Amino acid sequence: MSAADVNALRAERVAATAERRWLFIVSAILVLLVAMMIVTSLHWAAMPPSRVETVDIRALHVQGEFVDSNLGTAVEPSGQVTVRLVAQQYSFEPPCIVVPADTPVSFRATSTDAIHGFVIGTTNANTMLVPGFVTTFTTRFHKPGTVLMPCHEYCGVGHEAMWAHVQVVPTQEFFAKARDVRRLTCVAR
Ligand SMILES: [Cu+2]
Repeated sequence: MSAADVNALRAERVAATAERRWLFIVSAILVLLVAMMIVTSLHWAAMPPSRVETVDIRALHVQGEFVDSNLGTAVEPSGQVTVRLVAQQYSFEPPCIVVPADTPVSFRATSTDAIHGFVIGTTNANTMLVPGFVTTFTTRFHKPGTVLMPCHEYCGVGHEAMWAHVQVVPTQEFFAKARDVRRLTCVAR
């Protein structure tokens, strides 16, 4: 065997070793990723949903909590401020929501047709609205003023025109207004 042959043989062996090492690394990455998928799937499947409240969307406008006359902002007998709203293609009802500043405000909302959602300005209010389910969350608004509340789940051709306004009013002004009416909105009538 010539020296050149020996070199070629050695190079081949080095290449084969490197390739085998690479094969091992790639296999390890694949095994790790599949294991992560299995573990997270089993973990999530084993977790109970945090809270599920359903509502019959066929009767939404006729009876129950989400009839038109019950939508808007309410001061409950306990003093808790609750906003009830419904999303539909392509609007929110009510389209103008009044909330007090610096007060915990609970939202109860649902959708009548497709999956919708909303964010309120730059606050942490950000949720999905799924037909048949009641979405609830509680938040606080610090700065008085009017903020936009766009739908942020693509819900059809009119999606980009789907938004409401949220009017954050000073606490005392809000409770003075709420004294006279059962449900408060800032929709011009
Ligand atoms: Cu929408």
